[in-house]
Amino acid sequence: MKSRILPRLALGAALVFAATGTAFADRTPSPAGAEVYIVSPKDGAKVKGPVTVVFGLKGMGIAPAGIKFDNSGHHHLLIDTDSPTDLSLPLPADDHNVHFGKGQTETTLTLSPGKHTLQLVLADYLHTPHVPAVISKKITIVVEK
Ligand SMILES: [Cu+2]
Repeated sequence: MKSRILPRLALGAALVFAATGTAFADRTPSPAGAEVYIVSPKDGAKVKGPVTVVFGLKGMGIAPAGIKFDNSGHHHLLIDTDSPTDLSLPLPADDHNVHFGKGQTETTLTLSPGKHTLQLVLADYLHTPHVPAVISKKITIVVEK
């Protein structure tokens, strides 16, 4: 009896391992300690437009979109939106999810007066977040008239 069950368990474990390995094979790993952050403006800052946002990155490098290079990616600025729930997909590209595929490390935004949130996501050459994902804290700023 035991001798018939054990091989099945072993086979099941091997299949799970194989499936997991495949799922992660097409995702780009990030190194331990990698960190993306917004240098300026500071969280809670009251600013006058246009707003220059400076991107910070530790432990990884910048590479333009489409260029596969270890431990690198390009910045994505999320404006007034949450980071996606499914981080295995490429980030959308729209007014709320801005890609900096040329490798830019800052941008200037024209924002309406009032509260806005900003968050950075580093993503790989295919615009997909790394494993584990490298995402900044979400900050809130107030744009004054
Ligand atoms: Cu992108």
